[in-house]
Amino acid sequence: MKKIFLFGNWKMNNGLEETKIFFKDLTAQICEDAVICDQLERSFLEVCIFPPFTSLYVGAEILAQNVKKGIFLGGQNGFYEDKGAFTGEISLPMLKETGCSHVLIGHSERRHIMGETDDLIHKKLQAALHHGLTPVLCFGETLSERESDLTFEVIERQILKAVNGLTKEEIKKTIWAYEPVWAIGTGRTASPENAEEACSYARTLLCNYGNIDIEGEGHRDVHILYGGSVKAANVASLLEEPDIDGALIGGASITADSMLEIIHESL
Ligand code: G2H
Repeated sequence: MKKIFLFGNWKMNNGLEETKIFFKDLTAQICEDAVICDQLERSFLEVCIFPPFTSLYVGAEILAQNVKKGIFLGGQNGFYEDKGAFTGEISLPMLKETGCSHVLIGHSERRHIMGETDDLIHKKLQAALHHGLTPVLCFGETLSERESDLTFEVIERQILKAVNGLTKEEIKKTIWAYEPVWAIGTGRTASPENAEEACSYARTLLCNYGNIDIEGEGHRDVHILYGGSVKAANVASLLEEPDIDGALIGGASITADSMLEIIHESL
């Protein structure tokens, strides 16, 4: 049985009041659901929510009061320096003291709207590992790259730049997320076959780099998620694929009801 990861990236949505409602509803409904509780308790399921920075603390407080295990909080971004003159940035230690255990790195909106480079993303990944946060490293091709048959080339470049110098254990500690840019927020999900093909390719790259036996059980410790218009109606078919260990969910994660529906469909 593979462990399933369901991660909700709120992006720039949900202020303080919406965050309080979300975490109260989510924790209350999960506490009443024996199946979900059991999966979380036994670490067969991991849920992580990535609110905007200003909503992290209130989310952490509600989680601390209500949930025992398996539901985590993450930052949507974090800088590689611990402190200093970096206006507008937030450090990884700051994320940790606000209750985060995870951090998104290299999301396509950071790459393409904010201009983050492979080099910057690599530095952030190293720093996150150094600080003991679980990095969620995003990679994926744009529509024009896919249409030019560059999908695998782009995946290879982004992964090899990110993974450079990481140990086997660090590759396993990082969670990898394939997010084809053309499927993000567009309602256009990659087919399970397209997503599987890319995730399988990524797994091979990561196992080869880390000297992890792809035929053996060890490759199951490399965790790869799919992201891009995931919702309750398509999550189960994506998770059936052997190389997809979970989902990074954007638009469908911002209300507790929708997130719970996705959790139910995944089990
Ligand atoms: C991809 C995804 C979550 P959405 O960005 O990271 O967003 O599910 O809205 O496509």
